[in-house]
Amino acid sequence: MKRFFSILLTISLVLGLAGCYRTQPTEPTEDDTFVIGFSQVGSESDWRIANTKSMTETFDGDPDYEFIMENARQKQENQFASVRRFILDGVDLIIIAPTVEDGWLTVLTEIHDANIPVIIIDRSVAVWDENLYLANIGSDFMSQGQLAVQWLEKQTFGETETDETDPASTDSAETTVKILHLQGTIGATAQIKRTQALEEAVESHENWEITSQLYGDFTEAKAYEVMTEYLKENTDIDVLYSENDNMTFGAMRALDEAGITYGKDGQVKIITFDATKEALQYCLDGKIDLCVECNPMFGPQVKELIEKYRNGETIPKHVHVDESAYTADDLTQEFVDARPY
Ligand code: GZL
Repeated sequence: MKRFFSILLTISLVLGLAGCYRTQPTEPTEDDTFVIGFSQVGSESDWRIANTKSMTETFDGDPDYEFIMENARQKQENQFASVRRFILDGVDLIIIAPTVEDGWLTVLTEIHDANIPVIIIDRSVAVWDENLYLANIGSDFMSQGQLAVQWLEKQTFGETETDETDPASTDSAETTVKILHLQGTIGATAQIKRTQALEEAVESHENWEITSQLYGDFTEAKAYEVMTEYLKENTDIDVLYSENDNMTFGAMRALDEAGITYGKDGQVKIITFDATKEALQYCLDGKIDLCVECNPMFGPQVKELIEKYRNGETIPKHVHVDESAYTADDLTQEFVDARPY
């Protein structure tokens, strides 16, 4: 018997290493178990790990569901392979957290032709026919970006230059606000909309300038690498607009190594997205100026949509999760300590 369990343990370890997760042992499911196949982007960020936890914990231990998750390691082709496996397995519903918006028409059509419902979570897919999926639940990324630029407008409103030799003369020309932009995975909805919000704001403020747009792929390592290279040649930046916390952490390390100060009393104001516990702590400590929240904990909302679908109720095509933005003034140590992700 012991050997059986060691084999079972090996199988689950291998499945785990292969990025596959099942909420129940690999045994034939009862007829009435509702089997869900979930293709997750990867494990590139703290946000993603929290989202995976929310999704798996929501279905874990519910005998009515079997939940199979496959990690795509941020590669869309891995998602296509997972989805096609789910179709062959004859799952009852597929959930996709798409890496990028483009390229989904063929595989969504295959799922549709197999008569399997699909829910898109987190980011979106760029298909004209919304009948190809039941619902899209995730953040309003444009509104997140607008929260960030509205905060920056308040910080920079009416800044003017004063001639040191003649303090009384205040030059009416506004100070140029130099913004370094760290972008997430190009083509992901979170990157597209957070970038759009900044670029539109720069368009409407003649004294705002994007000094460079660096590709950080939502990871700490890539952000550290590109920031380190950039800072070798350029150190004249006033704002870092970073499209997720993990890239911000990499950038902070590069700024430290370059001897450039940031945060409340520093040279560089830092704006970051996700508002994970670690970022909020930095914000409370005056190291990050603005944390724009992106809530990953919507597993229960996804399950609610599925239950409504199974009960024959109509479900909304687009569902946004509630989110906010925080500066140090909005935070207490108690709030940060209680942060679930
Ligand atoms: C946002 C999500 C983004 C997060 C990043 O909903 O798609 O992907 O902001 C994550 O942390 O990598």
